Formats: sequence, C-alpha cells, structure tokens
Amino acid sequence: MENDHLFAPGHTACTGCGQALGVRLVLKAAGRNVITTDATGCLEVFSSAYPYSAWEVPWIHSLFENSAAVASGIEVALKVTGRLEQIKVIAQGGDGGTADIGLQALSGMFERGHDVLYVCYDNEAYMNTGVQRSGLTPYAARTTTSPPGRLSWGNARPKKDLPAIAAAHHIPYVATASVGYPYDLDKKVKKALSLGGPKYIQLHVPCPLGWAHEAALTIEIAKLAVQTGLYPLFEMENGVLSAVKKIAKPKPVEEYLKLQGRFRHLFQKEGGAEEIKTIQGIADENIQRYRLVG
Ligand SMILES: Cc1ncc(C[n+]2csc(CCOP(=O)(O)OP(=O)(O)O)c2C)c(N)n1
Ligand code: SF4
Repeated sequence: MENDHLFAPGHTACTGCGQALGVRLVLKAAGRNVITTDATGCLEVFSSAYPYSAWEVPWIHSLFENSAAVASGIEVALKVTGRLEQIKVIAQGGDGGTADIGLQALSGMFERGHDVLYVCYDNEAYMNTGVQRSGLTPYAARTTTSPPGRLSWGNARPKKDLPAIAAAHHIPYVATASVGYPYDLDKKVKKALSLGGPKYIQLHVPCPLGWAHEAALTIEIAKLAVQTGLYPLFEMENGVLSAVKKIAKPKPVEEYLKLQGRFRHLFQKEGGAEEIKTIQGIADENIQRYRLVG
C-alpha cells in the first residue's frame, strides 16, 4: 500500500478506534481524487474539532440522515460539469446513520443509480451519543438502550441484513469488509470505485468504548468476528453473491464474545450458555449460507 495519509493523525478518536483506522484505509485505497460526505456521528465529530480537520480530501458534513442525499447531489453536479471521470464520490456514515435514520436517503441513492460509493462504518451501535442500540447491533449485545437484566439478555433482535437490502436494489456492487483484513478492504474499495453506479461497503470497525474491550485488541477482535463466522466477508455483484472470504477452521464464538464487556453477562448470568449457543447458531447459519468453509 502506498504511504499516503489522506486522513491525518491528531484527530480526537478514542485510542484503538476501529473507525479511525477504517477511514484511513478507505481513503488510502481511494486516493486523492475524491469528494467525501459524512453523516453526523463519531467520525464527523472526532475528525473535525473546530478549527482543525483530519481530512486531506474535500469533506462535507451536513445532517445525520442525509449523507447519501448530499453525495447524490455532488455526483449530479460532477456529471453535468463533465468531471465525474476524474473525481469519485464517497458517502459515509455510521451504522445508525446508515441502517436506520439514513436508510431512506441511501435507498433513493441506490434506486436513482448515482455513481457513488457508500461506506457504512459498522461499530454496531450509536456510539457518538452514548452507545444506544441500532439496527446493526448484534443479538444479546449490551447497549444503554438494550441493557441485560433479570428479564433481558441484551439486544433482543438479530442484526439487520443491510447488505441483502442493498443487494436487493440490484446495484453493481455490495461488499462487507473488516479493519482486521486491510488488504481485503483495499481491494474492495478499489474495485468498487472502478465500477459505475451505486456501490455499498459495510465495514466492521470495533469500538473499544462501546464494546468495552481493551484498545490494543481492536484488530484481534475484528479478525475473530470474521473467523467465527459472525461477520462474513463477501461480495455481491448485481444482486448475486460473487465471492466470499473462506475460513480455514471456524473458531467458537466464545473466543470473540469473551474479549468484550458488551457480552460479559453471557458468561456471568445463569443460562448464559444457552444464549451463547444461540449466537453460535447465528455464526453456523452464516457459515452455511455463504459457504465460508472449504
Ligand atoms: C436527526 C438527528 N437525530 C439525532 C441526532 C443525534 N445524534 C448525533 S450522532 C448520533 C449517533 C450516531 O451513531 P452512528 O450513526 O451509529 O455513528 P457512530 O457515532 O456510532 O459512529 C445521534 C443519535 C442528530 N444529530 N440528528
Ligand atoms: S466511541 Fe467508539 S467509534 Fe467513537 S471514537 Fe471512540 S472508539 Fe471510535
């Protein structure tokens, strides 16, 4: 990878923030000739503490829900002025800004066929406002709005299948990626930007604060999510699964869960073993569905 820092150090992200690493890798893969948009969220806040900016490329923050809409407008402006060949547009948002509040704008961007790459930094909750659950929070995770207790095991719903929702728009390219696999991410960003039309990449980015894990474990945890089958890495082209990252020997989900405070109750409360079995079932289903082994 070329050593070009388009996301400068000195921002205010927490130590070990997967999202800070993720955006740096995305920009490194994309290169200088991009215009980026950003939803409200941790990335926007930690990259732009006035009067400073970590962005070495044009970057626009507007509202929480409209990163895809702003990017759509930029794409149209570039198209009518004949500059879309030279300049790529990248829209960005957290999982809350993408899967929940920005979903309508995102769907519109896909449907209208804008030549934009949307990157969702999936840290699996609304982190910037204090770790509230989002549509991409995984089953049984503790958040401040899904606290485990006498009657609850944490988040009661499975993770929303946003890549499938994106693929159902029959857009040219959908992929999942992880900061634990930077070369895979690099390849996917470059591939996405080489294709015309709307593209969606959902990037798994551990959050030491919200997941309650040690900052030094960000990469290990990101890798374990993939190696257990809980975060399958795949590509879909024109709505059809086209490639997956194989796992040689899937690891038990406990190895992933036990490193994170957001799952601690599963190891402490009576009956937790059953819940862990349910989570193992989610991983096994992914392994089958995406044929991750073999
Ligand atoms: C319309 C609107 N509702 C709520 C907020 C408050 N708000 C700002 S950032 C944020 C959370 C962002 O979460 P997410 O998109 O998951 O990104 P993260 O901070 O986790 O990276 C919320 C709820 C807002 N700015 N605008
Ligand atoms: S709260 Fe999480 S996502 Fe936000 S800056 Fe800290 S580590 Fe990064």
